[in-house]
Amino acid sequence: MLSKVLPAILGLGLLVLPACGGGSATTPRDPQVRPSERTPTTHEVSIVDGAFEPATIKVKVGDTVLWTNNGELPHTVDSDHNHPTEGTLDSDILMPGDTYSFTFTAAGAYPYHCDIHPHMHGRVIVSANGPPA
Ligand SMILES: [Cu+2]
Repeated sequence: MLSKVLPAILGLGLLVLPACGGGSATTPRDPQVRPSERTPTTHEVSIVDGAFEPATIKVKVGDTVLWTNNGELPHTVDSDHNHPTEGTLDSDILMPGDTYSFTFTAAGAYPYHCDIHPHMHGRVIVSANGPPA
């Protein structure tokens, strides 16, 4: 069976490869991300009633954090006041199912809370981007 399938696959490859030439789909869209750096990724934080999970998340410069309200109450994502990053994270009121995302462009610690439930705290730790591991 292999002896019949293999040539078929190779033949397909020969037909398909030339069609792929000349594509420019790899052009980086974010000018802040140099080609030598790793590909930015999106990290998810779940908002439940009473907590952010995980409460502390570590990301790299260029990465995005996506918060999803998986609770039954409205919540917000707001940078802590009286902190250098105040005003950075500033979501609208997130109803159940709503999401909020933010792309971090500078290293540092970003503590935040829920404006509606001030006892809900979270923290994003952003470290410098580097070459692929
Ligand atoms: Cu809340």
